[in-house]
Amino acid sequence: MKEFKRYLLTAALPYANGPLHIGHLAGCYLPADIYARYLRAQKKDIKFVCGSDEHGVPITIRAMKEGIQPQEVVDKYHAIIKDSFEQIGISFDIYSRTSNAVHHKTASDFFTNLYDKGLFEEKETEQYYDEEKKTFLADRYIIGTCPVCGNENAYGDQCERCGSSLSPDQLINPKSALSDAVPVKKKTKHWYFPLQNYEPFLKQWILEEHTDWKNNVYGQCKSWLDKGLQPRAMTRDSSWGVKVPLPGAEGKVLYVWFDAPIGYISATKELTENWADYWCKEDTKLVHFIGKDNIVFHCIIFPAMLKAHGNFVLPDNVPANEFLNIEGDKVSTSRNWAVWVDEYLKDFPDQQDVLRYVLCANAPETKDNDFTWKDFQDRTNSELVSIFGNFVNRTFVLMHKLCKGKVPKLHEDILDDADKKLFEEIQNSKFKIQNLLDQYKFRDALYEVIDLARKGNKYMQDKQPWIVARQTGDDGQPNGEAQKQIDNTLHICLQLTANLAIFINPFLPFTAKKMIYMMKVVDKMLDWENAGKAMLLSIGYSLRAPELLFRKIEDEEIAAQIQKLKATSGNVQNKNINSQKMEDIKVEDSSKASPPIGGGGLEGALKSTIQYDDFAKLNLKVGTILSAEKVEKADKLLKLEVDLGFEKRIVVSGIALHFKPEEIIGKQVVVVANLASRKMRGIESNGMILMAEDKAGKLYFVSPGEKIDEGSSVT
Ligand code: B3M
Ligand code: ZN
Repeated sequence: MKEFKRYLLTAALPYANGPLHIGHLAGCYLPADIYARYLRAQKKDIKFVCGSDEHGVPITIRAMKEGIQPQEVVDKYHAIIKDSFEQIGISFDIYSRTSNAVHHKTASDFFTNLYDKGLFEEKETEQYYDEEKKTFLADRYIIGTCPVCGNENAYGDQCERCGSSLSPDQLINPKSALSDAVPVKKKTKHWYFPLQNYEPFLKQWILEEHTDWKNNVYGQCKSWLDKGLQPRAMTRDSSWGVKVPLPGAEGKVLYVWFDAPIGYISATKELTENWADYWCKEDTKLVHFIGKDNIVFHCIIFPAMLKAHGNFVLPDNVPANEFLNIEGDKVSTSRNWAVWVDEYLKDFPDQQDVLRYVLCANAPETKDNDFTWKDFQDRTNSELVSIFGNFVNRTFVLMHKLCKGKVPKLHEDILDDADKKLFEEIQNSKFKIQNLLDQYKFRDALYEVIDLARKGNKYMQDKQPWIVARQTGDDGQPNGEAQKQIDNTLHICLQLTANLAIFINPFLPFTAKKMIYMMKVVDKMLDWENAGKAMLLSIGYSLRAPELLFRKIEDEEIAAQIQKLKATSGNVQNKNINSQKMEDIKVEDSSKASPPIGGGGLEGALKSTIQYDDFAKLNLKVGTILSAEKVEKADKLLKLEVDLGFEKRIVVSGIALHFKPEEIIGKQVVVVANLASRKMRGIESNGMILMAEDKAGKLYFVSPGEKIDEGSSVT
């Protein structure tokens, strides 16, 4: 096997035209993050890069729908997406964006490099044009019937139903996605990249040398290559994007799929001055994490571009996932059939790892999979709570009860087969987990971690130290023999707990953090080289009291989520357009921004009826904002000090994208004053500010009509 000196991981750049949903996470960001964390734990030299894809039709269409400039669209969603990634623990070394100057220069230079080599073919052709909107209709600006499968909503570049790659000319009954108008043909000039010339190279490189790629990836590549490649236009008529760096190319920009993958290079440049080590040295392992709809771009087109340029390494692997459906139905942003990450984080504060767990345990690694809220509940309660959390908790509770809170001795003389077996299991697990992670089989690897915890539970159950403890001496304490047995059992369970922390860390980093806090050890203990060791916690070392790692998910919470999904999908036109899905483009939407406060107050979509008593539980108080400041590394949060008359409070509010801190000082607001406090970004927030949100997603403070005493009740 090839030895690599450094690793460069990329995750597909999400279009900055809507927030992130769990399908995105499951598709590529979570596996990429697990792999990145695993490599870091192995002390590998790695860079993990991503950023927002801010060009192309998805952005310009979004801007047209919202009646704003593309720059405003990308500014808004870039911030929201970045924040969701941070909060859910996706550990990019950089999250950049393609509208920045470094990227424009990098992409432009890349184009010039190929141009100077004489690689592009300049061609004038007739293309579809929307006379009403005065726009050429490339890519997703045009829709029609797929000539292969008859899907009436195929795009000008791809049919999402059968996966065929298309050109606008192939569509039957084409119409403009902007106006529904029947397009006319008009002449225009573009620069074509002769993909067909790279066919022999690609066939050799993929079909011969990369038989190790996942079946779904290899299969798609093979079918592309079998069909034969065609020249592909790498420029578009548009004012939004990276300008084509040639004289006489006014009004032309680079095709988004030309510039976006170069975004990986630009992001690395922005991250480190040693970027060229990662991109140009043969002993770099480059891995692209993507969803299945991006396979052709990452396995065929971008590698051909890299090859043509000549200075860069090619990907070693492209472990693409399939799609995640929700409750049996395809994710659809226009029907709001999605679970939005920002909303999940609000509805389930501090439960990042639970979502990470469910999405990995049920990852669409080999085929499309289904996310259901019931499965979310079942997996959390019966796997995380009952197996993993339960084992760790029992170990800690018993260690405090029966071993004075200290790591007990291991009495070698009485070690029995079950004890030895468990030590062996730890070693075996390391081997298995490592092997699976090396092959990008994250779901199986996670299963092994849980299985090891299951073995721990069984071991504890068989040993029953709480029963052994009943063999007491005259002092009422367990007698010497009994204590020795207890010591061994809990010693082994504690060493297993330490190992579990190492194993779970790439998957559930927040949980691993809690565990090392409980064990009073430093982060370094989580280094992968420590996995499989029998003596991670020193004898006599006193440990902290246990903290529950996971909580049960109640039926009501699940019912509320299902209700929310159904209610909003029934009433809403569109929360936002996120993917380039057909329906996103067609539907006339009254789109709204991600609600930064309470979650989805969409018109007509009422939550279930409550009784007066439920309402009466709220203490709503009038307060005045005394100070406001941005919360570091949280684009959406403001830290407010609010005077409630009877006391001054700190409230953290998700309104930073809507108000400047200095604008809101002195404003009177209504505060939910008896809301349980909650930590956000390490700051304890005591209460919530009520906001009204209009159709366009703009926020307004709810405040009394005139200035009144702080502390006044709102009833
Ligand atoms: N933005 C497409 C997508 O989100 C695109 C990925 C670019 S990766 C270079 O599916
Ligand atoms: Zn089709």
